[in-house]
Amino acid sequence: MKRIITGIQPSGNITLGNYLGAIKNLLALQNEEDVELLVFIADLHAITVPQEKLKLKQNIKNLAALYLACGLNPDKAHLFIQSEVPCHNQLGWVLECNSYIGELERMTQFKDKKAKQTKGVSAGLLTYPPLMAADILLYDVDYVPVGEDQKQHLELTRNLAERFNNHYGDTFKIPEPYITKVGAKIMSLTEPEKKMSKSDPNPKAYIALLDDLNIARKKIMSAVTDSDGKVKYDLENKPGISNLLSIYSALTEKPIVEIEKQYENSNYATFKSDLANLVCDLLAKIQERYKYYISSNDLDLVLNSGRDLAYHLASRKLQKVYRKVGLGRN
Ligand code: ATP
Ligand code: LTN
Repeated sequence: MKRIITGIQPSGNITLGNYLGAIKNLLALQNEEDVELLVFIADLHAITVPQEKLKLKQNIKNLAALYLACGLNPDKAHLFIQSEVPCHNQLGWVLECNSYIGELERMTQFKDKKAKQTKGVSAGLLTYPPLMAADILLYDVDYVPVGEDQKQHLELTRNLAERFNNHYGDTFKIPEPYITKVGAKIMSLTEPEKKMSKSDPNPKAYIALLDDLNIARKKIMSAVTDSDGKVKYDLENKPGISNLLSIYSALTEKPIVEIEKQYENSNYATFKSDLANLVCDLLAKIQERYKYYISSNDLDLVLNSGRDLAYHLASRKLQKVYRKVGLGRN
């Protein structure tokens, strides 16, 4: 049995990038035999940058309902909320004490977010990766499906696990990344050099899974392209069109060369309009199921059972860690 874990932050509207880069992979994984999936909402990670209380609460619930709406099957995947399993913070602290400031300062996401932050930069933004390492190492997981952007954090997780094992004796399983190729990184629709991000202040930069369909269509139609007019994949010179091709390919599972051929004699408007149809079909399906879950008691039942199972697993590992480090009396 292979155990797989993944987390997603409730830090905004879940985007098509999150869906194609993370959620879709999970859906494929849950149907594989001999796979146990743990999926959690990383609300502790979300507060590394300022959050509004009511909005955060709403985002957490929306995200849980969205996972189910996207097709996550609670019989196959355990869905829980990070802050409801306090072992995450507890192991996070121990790992923080085994991390070096220098290695945390080198994390690309820290540097990016720090640069974007206009007011104070929280210490949590810096110590975010050891908390992420705790999320993973508590559960002896085999694989972590992450987008390109999280590879560095996973590498740090592996380093921290090895460092801890060397120092205190074998404790943690070393996790492997699980990265898919096409659609692994979806870029912003307005600035295609940047990744599509749900916390982007400009809503035109992303397609949210809960976007009104007309708005989603408009966002695709007005996505930044170039003046060359050819539907061709060229990351360097045509990042906008290349990104739209990646989205098209991820949605249809057609290779990019095939799509280029299909649109050889078409203009951008035709290509974009077809892409908008594909995106809207997906969004419509998800939104219908979302409406059911967000107002159903099923959501709480799923989250309760996920939390209980996660706590059961995590508390055992935490006890072992405390014992090895010499904390407390036992
Ligand atoms: P934030 O803007 O709050 O940093 P985000 O949209 O970047 O959020 P995360 O919560 O950091 O999303 O990531 C959730 C999952 O979605 C991760 O597995 C991440 O790798 C993946 N992901 C995020 N953005 C993209 C993207 N643009 N393309 C592909 N995958 C993505
Ligand atoms: N850092 C991740 C979210 C995250 C995560 C994790 C992903 C927190 N803990 C553990 C996988 C495993 C992000 O921002 N995408």
